[in-house]
Amino acid sequence: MTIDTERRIFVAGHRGLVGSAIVRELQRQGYPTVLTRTRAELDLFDARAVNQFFADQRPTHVFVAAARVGGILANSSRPAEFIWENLVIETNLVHAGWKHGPSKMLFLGSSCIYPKDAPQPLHPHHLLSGPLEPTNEWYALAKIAGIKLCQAFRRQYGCDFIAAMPTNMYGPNDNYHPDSSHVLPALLRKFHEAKISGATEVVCWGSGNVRREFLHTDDFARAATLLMDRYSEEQFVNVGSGTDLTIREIAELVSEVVGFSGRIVWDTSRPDGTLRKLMDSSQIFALGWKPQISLEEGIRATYGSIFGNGKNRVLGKPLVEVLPVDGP
Ligand code: GFB
Repeated sequence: MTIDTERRIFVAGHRGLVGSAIVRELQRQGYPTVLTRTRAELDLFDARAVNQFFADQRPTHVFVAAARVGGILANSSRPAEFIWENLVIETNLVHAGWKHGPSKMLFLGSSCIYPKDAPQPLHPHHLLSGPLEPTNEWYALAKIAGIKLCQAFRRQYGCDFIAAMPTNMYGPNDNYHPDSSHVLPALLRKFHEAKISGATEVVCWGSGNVRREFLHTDDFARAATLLMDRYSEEQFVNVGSGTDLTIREIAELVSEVVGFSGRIVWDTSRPDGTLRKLMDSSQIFALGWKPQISLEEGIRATYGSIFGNGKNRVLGKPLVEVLPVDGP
């Protein structure tokens, strides 16, 4: 496919798990102008600075991948950060995108926007049909507001703002901090450290019986760029792999990939979170996208790139120095 080389594409949150994958994909496709800004260069909490950036740079396409994110513990223990930071970032970007448009914008949400007891697989029409999962309601509410912001600006001002809801993702540039990471990086680190130290058991959180769907960020990035090119509707689009598995099965898979031979113990004093959140991704499948990286292959690649060959490091730093992802 020929690409539009005139595009000025801004990826907000380019250092994060998802934003970095989108940048890699845009570069792979050959886009010459991919704009990125570190937090020191552009503070997304500062509406004036965001407006100035849009006025100066005139991005034609914007991926909103900047967000305060984290796993079940961070989500439930830092509610103010998760609701406020996400609301401010998305408000500033959507407003600047409208004011200095026309630019097409893709807002990224999360499968946790759905009610905790919604029927499976989760379909966009289940949004706001029941109470949210308490462990992540603050984050979910901010993401629902982001969807509604895009829809409102589309309805009132005709902005070409769309939204995608990815399932649980993993890949390069993830956060490995024990308190704020998601389950996959947390387990990779726990099993790796247990193997290195010769520990006989690894303690995982919850019952292990709840189910999650996973997607490698390289697969998601292909979906995000496809939506940017070919989708322009008010309804958001689910992006998942189409299959889920229990946390117990995930732990067993990670244990095998890492080569840990001890026991897995379940700490049921820790929360399970949502019972299940398998998404109905038929719409993105119908657009011709499907995941290419199997879960086992993706976990092996991630483990190899971070901890393989005796590296024992995250992003070039020793594990002990790795801190939680600190905002966009
Ligand atoms: O990935 P995770 O933190 O978040 O946890 P959610 C998924 C499941 O793995 C939960 C279990 O049942 C955890 O109890 N688990 C087992 C662990 N061991 C561990 C561990 O060592 N660390 C972690 N983190 N989990 C988040 C939401 O939900 O996922 C967000 O809070 C967002 O809003 C995100 O949607 C994608 O899948 O439960």
